[in-house]
Formats: sequence, C-alpha cells, structure tokens
Amino acid sequence: PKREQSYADRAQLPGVHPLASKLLRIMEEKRSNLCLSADVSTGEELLQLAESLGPKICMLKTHVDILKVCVCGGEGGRQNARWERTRSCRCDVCRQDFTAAFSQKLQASAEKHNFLLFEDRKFADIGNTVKHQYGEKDGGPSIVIGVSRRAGGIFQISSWSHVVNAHAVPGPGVVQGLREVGKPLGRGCLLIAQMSSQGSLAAGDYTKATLQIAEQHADFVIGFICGSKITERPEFIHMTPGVQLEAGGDKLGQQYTTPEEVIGRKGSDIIIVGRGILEASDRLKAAESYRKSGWDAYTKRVSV
Ligand code: S5P
Repeated sequence: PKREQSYADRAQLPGVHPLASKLLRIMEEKRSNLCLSADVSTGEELLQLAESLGPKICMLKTHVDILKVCVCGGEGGRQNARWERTRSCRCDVCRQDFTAAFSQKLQASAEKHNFLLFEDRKFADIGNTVKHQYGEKDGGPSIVIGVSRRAGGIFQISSWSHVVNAHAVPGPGVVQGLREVGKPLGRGCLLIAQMSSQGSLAAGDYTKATLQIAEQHADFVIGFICGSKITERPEFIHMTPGVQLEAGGDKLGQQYTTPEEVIGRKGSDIIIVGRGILEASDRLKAAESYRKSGWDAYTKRVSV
C-alpha cells in the first residue's frame, strides 16, 4: 500500500485550504498535533495558559462564553482610571473579561508562539442567524466599549478566531452563512461529524452527510471534529476530542480515548485535550506528555 503522506506533504497539496496548510506546517515545525482545550473561566488564566503552553500546541481551543462577561456595557468601567488607560472594563460592577483588548492579547500570543485560535462555538442555526452570531464582515476590532451596540454580538468571533466549528444539523445553509463572513477573512470551519459523548446522534448516515457538506464547501471547511478518520481526502484535517492518557470518562457522558488510539489506530490528525492537562498539578509537564504521545503515535503511523 502507498505510504501515508506526512503533515508537511499535505500542507503542499494543490487543493489544500491556505489555513489548513498553515496548520499542517505549524504541526510539522513544532512537532505537535496537540490542541489545548482551554476551558477556564477567567481571561487572565486563559492568557496565562496561552503564554505558558503556547510552545507545546498547534492550536488553542476556547469557549469564550464561559468567561465572565460584562452586563454594564462599560458604564461601570468608565468611572475608573484603569478604564481610561486600557479600555478594558474591570469595574466592580462587572469585571468584564472578554473585551477587544483581550482578544488582541490572545491573537498576539497566538502569533508569538505560532498556534491557531479555535473558538468552539458549535454554530447550529440557519445561515442568516449564524452569520450574525459569527460577526461582521469587516471583522475589525471594536474600538470602544460599545460592544453591545455593534452587530456580531459581544464576542466578535470572526475578528480573532482562525477556526470555528458548526453542526451539520441545519443542512448546508449553516456553512454558507458562516462562509459569507469568514471566507473574506481567510477563516476556516470544522464540521462536527461525530461527538465523543455517550449516545451521540452524530453517527452513521449523519456523519456521511456531514462529509458531503464539507466536500461541497471545501473552500471554507478545513476538516472535522470526529472520533476517527472519516475521509481519505488528505486536504481535510481530523480533530478528536475526548482524549486522556488513560481511557475512561466523566459523570456527564464524556468518553476518553488515548492519544495512541486516536492518532495511531483511528487515523485522526489532532488530539484535543482539556481536563487531562488543566487538572494536572503541573500543566506544562502534562501538555508535554500529551504532545509527545500524540507526536510519537503520528510518526509511528506515517513511518509504516
Ligand atoms: O464531541 C465533542 C466535541 C467537542 S468540540 N466532544 C468534546 O468534548 N468537545 C469539546 O472538547 C468540549 O466542548 C470540551 O471543550 C473539550 C473536551 O474537554 P475535556 O476536558 O473532556 O478534555
């Protein structure tokens, strides 16, 4: 059988999406197929994770709607000196964590340590709605506190996140809506073809139909969230959550598989790890061991 292509080979394929190509090059350069799922509740901790674990990862996955957010629209913040200096609201009223300044810092960290940002928003509505949820076409940072007065919601996801994901359940319209906003900005989208949770309905024919939507929108869809490789097309990137060094699960249906299994046997490209790293006493050490396991499983697989 033909030898499997390396990440570096795949980055150079003529049909590969520029963002997928960039990701594959980062993976090869940093010898990392690890995506950190930075599921923490303060902006400070998120930035600190990006800075400290940045060198170990190819991608940082966020859930920015977990962060504390402001409901005062900056009104409280305007009253203190810090607001004047930083334009980031730290008032006692709201202590807002997600601001334009914050997303700029996150982007700076991504640039410095050479990883991509992935907001795990799981869009799942009709095209017109997701377009507004994703952000404005210009994608520029919001200048002042008026975040609440700007279209695209508080988070302005399209302005800072290289990658987003979507459920295929609404049909192709969800991808088309996101593409209108993201394509001009050079963004990419992952479709959720399978889920790691027990009893997931994303299986069988649903997974196949998801693949079809991706193939029809390959100028914007760069790959999948999945448990195992679902297509032989090397342009698509397979990313797998539900990974820990020991198989198992949590009390709410999450199911864990090991990096060796996911990369070595299931043929996925990237492991997504949250609590396996976040709950370790030494996060840097844990990140390094996931990076190494994922990378070793990959090199073993491509050398066959
Ligand atoms: O099927 C999925 C898809 C996703 S994106 N299963 C998942 O667990 N995820 C996400 O991966 C989930 O939202 C969480 O952010 C992360 C897994 O976290 P962990 O702590 O269980 O590793």
